[in-house]
Amino acid sequence: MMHRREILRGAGAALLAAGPLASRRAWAAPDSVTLPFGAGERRLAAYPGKRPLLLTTSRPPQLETPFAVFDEGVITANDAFFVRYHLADLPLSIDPDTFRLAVKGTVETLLSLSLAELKGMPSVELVAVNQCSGNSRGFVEPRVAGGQLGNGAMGNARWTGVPLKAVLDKAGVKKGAVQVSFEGLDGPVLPETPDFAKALDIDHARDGEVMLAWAMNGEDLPWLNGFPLRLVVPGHYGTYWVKHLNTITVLDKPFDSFWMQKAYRIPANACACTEPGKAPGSTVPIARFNVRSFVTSLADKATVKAGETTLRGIAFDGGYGITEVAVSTDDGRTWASAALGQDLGRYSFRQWTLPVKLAPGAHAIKVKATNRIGQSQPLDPLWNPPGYMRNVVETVRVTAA
Ligand SMILES: Nc1nc2c(c(=O)[nH]1)N[C@H]1C(S)=C(S)[C@@H](COP(=O)(O)O)O[C@H]1N2
Ligand SMILES: [Mo]
Repeated sequence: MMHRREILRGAGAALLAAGPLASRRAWAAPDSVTLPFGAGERRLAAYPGKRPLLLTTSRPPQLETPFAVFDEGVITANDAFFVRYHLADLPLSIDPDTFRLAVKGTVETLLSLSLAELKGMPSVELVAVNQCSGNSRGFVEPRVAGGQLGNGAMGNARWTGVPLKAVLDKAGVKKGAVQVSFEGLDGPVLPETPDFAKALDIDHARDGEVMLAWAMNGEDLPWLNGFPLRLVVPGHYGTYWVKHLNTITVLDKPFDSFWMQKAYRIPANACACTEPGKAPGSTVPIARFNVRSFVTSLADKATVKAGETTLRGIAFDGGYGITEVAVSTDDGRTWASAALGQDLGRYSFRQWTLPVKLAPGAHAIKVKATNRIGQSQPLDPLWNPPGYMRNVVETVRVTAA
């Protein structure tokens, strides 16, 4: 354990100092990446526990996964998993032996649970995608404010933990509970900034799937992904996946927080969209992922060998499960059904493959997924002011020679 704490303290120190520079290897391949939109130049920075990732901001750390990583497999490696924080006062050392999770509010018994106590409860495992609401925001036209992300603010991991329901049952939720709020150990730098905290409706919190996770792909959570404990809200945007989670409060009225009432809200309509440039009349908190799919085996603007090749990619949705992936190699004129890979569960990335023949010349390859309840992706992008939930049918343009 001592060893562990030392490593973590080291990680903290590196975060405080020049972090990324400290572990940058001079011989490592490229130093930067240019995302395909204006002002898309991103430095590659290696933070503690992470391989070089695209640096969106350094205070707070926001790191995006280089897209090629998604072709390495349907599980995103811990050291490549994206990082998003809102507030720059990060915990720099956490002692896993003295860490406690408080459960309070409208409950019969106040709890203060150690990691050992949590790990002693019957544990569950689930493969699930975590995706930031603003993933792909950099592509939004007309452009919108916020982190200018490419497609790398998402990742798929196997999470291990306990169902939130089990912990709530242990505390005994009292009648009249309507929501549960979640807070982590990070905080704002300025007292005026609202602390990051999120809430779920009581029924959602007790659905048996929302979990408190301490492991990711069989290892302790990486520091920057919420060590030692985080909320996992399958099928729902990352904003709810509170990291360094140490306080759970059962509430008898809706949670009043900037991060629920003002931020992370979408237009209250079926498309979560407005006419470009227009503000929505009314909004609701963002919730489930819409359907997305990507080509991972070919990069946009790549030159490929003409002839037979197998296209490969990933698809996912908010938890109904992907049932079909259609691929076009002629800019959407004709479509073919791709084969779906191993099913790791309805919250996971699903791999797809399709053998195709690319004649010499230019090809616009499009991919479009459909889920079990018939939801799919629009051919033209939808727009909303915060640039959330982008899920347009993606196009990869390649030249076969
Ligand atoms: N404590 C804490 N948890 C947080 C956040 C945060 O700023 N602080 N950001 C949320 C948002 S918006 C996202 S997208 C996910 C990102 O998870 P990751 O950094 O593990 O990829 O964390 C969520 N949990
Ligand atoms: Mo996010």
